[in-house]
Amino acid sequence: MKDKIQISRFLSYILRHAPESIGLTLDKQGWGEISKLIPLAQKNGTPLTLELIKDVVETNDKKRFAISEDGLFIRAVQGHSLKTTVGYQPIKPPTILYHGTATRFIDSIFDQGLIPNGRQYVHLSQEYKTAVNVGNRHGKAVVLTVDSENMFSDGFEFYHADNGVWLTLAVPVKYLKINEKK
Ligand code: HQG
Repeated sequence: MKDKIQISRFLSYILRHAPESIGLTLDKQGWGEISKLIPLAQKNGTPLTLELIKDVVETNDKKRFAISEDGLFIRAVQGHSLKTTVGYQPIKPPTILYHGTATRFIDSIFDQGLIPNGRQYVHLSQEYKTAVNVGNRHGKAVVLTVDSENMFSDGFEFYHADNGVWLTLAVPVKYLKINEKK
């Protein structure tokens, strides 16, 4: 289990942020060749095998990765800081979405709105509980409600990654509220 978590973290880092750190190249859609990834990872000291990759892709708690139909390539389905074009189609969001953050970011968020920081998009969820978990990664969690219905009708685009995460480029302050629900 511990191995799988380490492999998932390793793949997240390589496929979302830094393929060049092990000498891997991704295409514009974020796909990396599995037959190249495995030896490069091993050379880097990560005991990666095809079996481990398949196991992590299938059992990953958040379905973070996808393997191409021909079985030759792997990519992260969201979370990139790399300028990849995963090819998300704009889609109408639910009326509200949640964003989990930490209390220490609140002043800055209500000053600037939600911005992607290191990533390509701001990450939102349909589930309140998911937002609490995401917030807890950064400190004392606070959940913000995003008025996605009005953002959408004002022309902002939303995307829905294959693993259920909602994405948008930024959320201006006027669409944000602190969620009072416990
Ligand atoms: C905050 C996980 C100050 C934002 C999760 C967040 C997610 C601001 C942090 C995915 C701000 C960025 C992404 C502003 C936003 N001033 N802080 N104006 N605007 N922030 O980790 O959303 O496990 O890049 O609130 O499930 O926490 O990696 O984003 O706290 O889907 O697959 O800046 O990561 O998925 O932090 O998490 P992150 P996130 P994985």
